[in-house]
Amino acid sequence: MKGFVIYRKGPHLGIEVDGKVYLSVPKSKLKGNIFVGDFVEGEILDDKNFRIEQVLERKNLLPRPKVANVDRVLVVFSYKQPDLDPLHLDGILAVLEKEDIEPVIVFNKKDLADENEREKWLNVYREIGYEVIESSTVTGEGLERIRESIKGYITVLAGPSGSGKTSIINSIIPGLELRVQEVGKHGKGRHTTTDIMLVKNPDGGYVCDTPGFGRFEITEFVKYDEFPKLYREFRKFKCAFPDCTHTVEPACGVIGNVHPERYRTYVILLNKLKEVKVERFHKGT
Ligand SMILES: Nc1nc2c(ncn2[C@@H]2O[C@H](COP(=O)(O)OP(=O)(O)OP(=O)(O)O)[C@@H](O)[C@H]2O)c(=O)[nH]1
Ligand SMILES: [Mg+2]
Ligand SMILES: [Zn+2]
Repeated sequence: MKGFVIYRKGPHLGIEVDGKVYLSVPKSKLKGNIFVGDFVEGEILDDKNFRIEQVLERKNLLPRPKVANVDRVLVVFSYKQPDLDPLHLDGILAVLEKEDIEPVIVFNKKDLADENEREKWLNVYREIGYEVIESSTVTGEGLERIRESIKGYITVLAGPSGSGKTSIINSIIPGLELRVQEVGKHGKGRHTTTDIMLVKNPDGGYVCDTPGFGRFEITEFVKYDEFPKLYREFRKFKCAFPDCTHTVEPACGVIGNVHPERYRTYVILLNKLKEVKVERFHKGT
């Protein structure tokens, strides 16, 4: 019998079979290798319980939140409250590039945005070729486009705390009413739970809302040597050296040819990763 893992709550997994959800506590040898979004093979034991026998091959695994078989990631950032942080955004985009998961960038809280700033960020990311949707859960703008872009897919909403992820899901799926943060309470270190749940989208597919990461460290997910290939628009340019880091090398095609905002975050993130590499080298790990 084939099942689909739709939630994790502590040691418990929720397995959906034919629209009904069963409980499963996987055996220890399977435990660390089953994630929400996985398809599993197993048996219905009784009215409430399912025994997992094996995990079927997954097409990808989003590293945080740990969700398997993800079709879409909506990377939700607000223009204001909190301010758009391009370093955080570009870090997430690089991780998705590595995992080969196509993002849709959502710039939320358009109602609070400053016109010049809006244009600037829109241009930066649209020019690269990313799909960018502007939205506001206050005016309703952009919500229809978001609804269209997630239907039928397993979609994860990621992004900083307070950007409006839960508000967007609540506006798109009426009656769901996931809990929204009170204004002013969002911020760093509030992320308390590793529980993950996929919510059925009435338009088809599933949506996963997770609390934003106060701190997202690129160093957890990416290595220094792979990073120069993870800014997708940089790959259009030819460099003299195939392993060019686009910093000090002669005849680098990237330097001076990409958007200065993107180049700025690139250098900061690259340096962070370099520190970790040097540290590891000294520790011999
Ligand atoms: N002005 C304005 N406020 C919004 C908008 N969307 C959400 N908010 C408010 O922003 C605050 C945070 O919204 P949430 O939906 O809880 O944000 P979140 O991304 O789910 O935050 P975490 O769960 O902490 O990661 C709430 O007070 C919302 O009412 C918007 O488009 N415009
Ligand atoms: Mg939320
Ligand atoms: Zn280069």
